[in-house]
Amino acid sequence: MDLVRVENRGTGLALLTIANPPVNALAAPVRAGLAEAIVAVGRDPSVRAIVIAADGKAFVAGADIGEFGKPPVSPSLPDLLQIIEQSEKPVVAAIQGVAFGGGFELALACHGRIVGPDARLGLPEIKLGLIPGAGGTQRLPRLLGAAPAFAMMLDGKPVNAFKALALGLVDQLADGDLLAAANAYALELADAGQSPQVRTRVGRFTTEDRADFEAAAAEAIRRSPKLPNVAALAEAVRAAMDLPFDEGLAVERARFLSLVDDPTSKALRHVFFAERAAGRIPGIGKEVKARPIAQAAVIGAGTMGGGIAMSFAEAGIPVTLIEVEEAALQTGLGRVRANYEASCKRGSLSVEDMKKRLGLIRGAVGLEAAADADVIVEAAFEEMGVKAGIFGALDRIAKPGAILATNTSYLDVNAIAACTSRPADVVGLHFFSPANIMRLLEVVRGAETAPDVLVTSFELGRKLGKLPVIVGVCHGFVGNRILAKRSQAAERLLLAGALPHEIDAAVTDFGFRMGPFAMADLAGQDIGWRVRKATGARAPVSDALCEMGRFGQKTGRGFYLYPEGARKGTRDPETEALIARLSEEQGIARRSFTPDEIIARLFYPMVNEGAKILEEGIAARASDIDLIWINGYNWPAFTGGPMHWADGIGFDRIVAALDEIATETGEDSLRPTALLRRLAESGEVLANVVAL
Ligand code: 3H9
Repeated sequence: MDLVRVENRGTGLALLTIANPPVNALAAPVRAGLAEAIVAVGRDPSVRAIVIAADGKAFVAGADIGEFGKPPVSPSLPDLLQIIEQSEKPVVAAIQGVAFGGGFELALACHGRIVGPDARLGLPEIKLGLIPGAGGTQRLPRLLGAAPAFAMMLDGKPVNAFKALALGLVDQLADGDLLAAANAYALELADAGQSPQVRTRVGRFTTEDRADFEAAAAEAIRRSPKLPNVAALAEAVRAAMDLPFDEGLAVERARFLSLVDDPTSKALRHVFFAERAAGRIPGIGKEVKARPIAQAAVIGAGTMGGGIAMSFAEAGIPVTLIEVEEAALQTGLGRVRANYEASCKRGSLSVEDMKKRLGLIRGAVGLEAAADADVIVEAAFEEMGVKAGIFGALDRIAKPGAILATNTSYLDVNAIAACTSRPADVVGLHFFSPANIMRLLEVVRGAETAPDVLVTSFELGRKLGKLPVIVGVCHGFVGNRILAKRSQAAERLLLAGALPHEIDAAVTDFGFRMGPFAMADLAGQDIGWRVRKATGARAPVSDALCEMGRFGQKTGRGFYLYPEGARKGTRDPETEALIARLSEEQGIARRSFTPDEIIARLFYPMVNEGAKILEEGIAARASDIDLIWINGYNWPAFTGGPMHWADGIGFDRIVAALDEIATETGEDSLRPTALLRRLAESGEVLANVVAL
């Protein structure tokens, strides 16, 4: 099938239609097809003007991301856009849906742009660790000014058709027939006889614009020292101001090509494809359809339950928030209202939207209020007895076909399902706190969860604006199970000789926003302490601090000191002396660790646990684990997540280090799992390990 159709409309107009489903990415055959077509219609004396349109919902989603890192196939996108821009006959883009990345750059190289009302235009390359590489950094500043263009490319967010028109990015917004409007405009340009390039190559940059750009660029580089594409973007935009067009293009191209090979972009491209792969649920085909969800109920109006109810309301789904008694319900509803009011005050929510959302959240006392719900999310106290009581009651109350979900973080979803006569309808929906903000949703597949319940849960998660990832049943599922390994490793490092601030610094330097100890102090150490006491687990340093009433920020002291309500902790000699004493008691000779050693000792045990999770089939693919840690635990996306990061290190190194730590500490649980040993021997990577 031709990926580019060429039609001579017989009115002096040639229509080139891109047909490369699902999103018309500019893969090599599309580029070749367009280049040939432009040359051919350029030679055709019956053609005076050209329109480029596309089939389907999207205009063009950009370059084909899958081609990056592979040997180049000509024509390159910049070469194609050069051909388009230099066409003697005006070329007009007719844009419906998304014109992203190279798709928008293609439109920018055309001499006219007409959009439909559903159009969205943007240059999201920054999110892939890249910069626009087909003229975007040169053409957009010429249209918008350097500072606004830099801002748009830096956040990578698209603008809608109306905004695009207001900004002068497009010539017309066609309310009716998009193609007819584009055809008419193309012929109009041909009749005007103006040199088409006038519109793309000339730019005027004021002193004020330049100053604004320089200030924004300096700030952006300061904030993202680990992302080479931010500095590259600034350089390319500066070139747009300072250099002739072709030289600016050359600067952009050179930066783009070096970024394609940079590990940060490889990692972010991995994340892009990981997010798409997460939607493929093992063993479940497209024929499985979701159940309709028109009404939800959330049980428990605590911080978690309230946040989950807010997520439903934000997605426009009416939700009943249920408590056991009126006072707790009112407190919960009050918290929800206060959260929305705070958003209004900050300006991130309009009063009208707040009212709309509050109107979708109804409070009720007693589980009977869940009778009409299509999905019921239990967010009650984390105790098996409590959950068993609730699911037993829901079994009587919920309507047939309702999905019964638990928001448990650790408990056995199969045991919860067994409290009902309909275990196929039971699933785990593990939201992360704050539930209305955090993107991750672990969808826990029980042994008997029905395929359509999983599909519904997955689609519901997406509707709630979350990133759902399917996981299996085990203590802590994927995220918290791996977190436990990091916490143990952090304690082990403290006793071996590292200090909290050294470990936190190594972790923030790696790219996390916070280190494990600053995080524990922020969240409150008493939570983990309570769980450990219930399960018989030990964390010598944290336990000792908790016994001294040092829970973290809320008590002014934890791993660090927080004098007078300070939010950033300072080193505390008392904590450090306590750690030294505990090392001594355990007969450990303290030594110092380099940041690299700290990272290896903290993260290799996590990688090992991830591999065990894969061996057990708790996660379907290594990239699912990456998504969980990036979206739920702040693992820096530019390293691709723990498993992708480990792939880059090599398993011979990781296996040797784990063996060494296991021998040194005498902890056999740290020995590399069979999968890691196999990878170390074969030189293979986790990226190729799927659903063992
Ligand atoms: C670029 O353009 C560089 C240039 O500046 C310079 C070049 C020299 N390539 O997301 P969905 C696939 S960089 C390849 O589930 P939606 C996607 O993998 C690019 N494949 O649908 C999936 O495949 P599968 C800048 C792509 O409706 C399928 O299409 N552009 C591409 O939720 C459906 O995708 C971007 O960064 C692509 N460019 O969302 C835009 N795009 O079914 C990236 C999609 O096998 N794309 N696929 O899993 C998006 O933002 C969303 O995909 C889009 C559709 C909004 C378009």
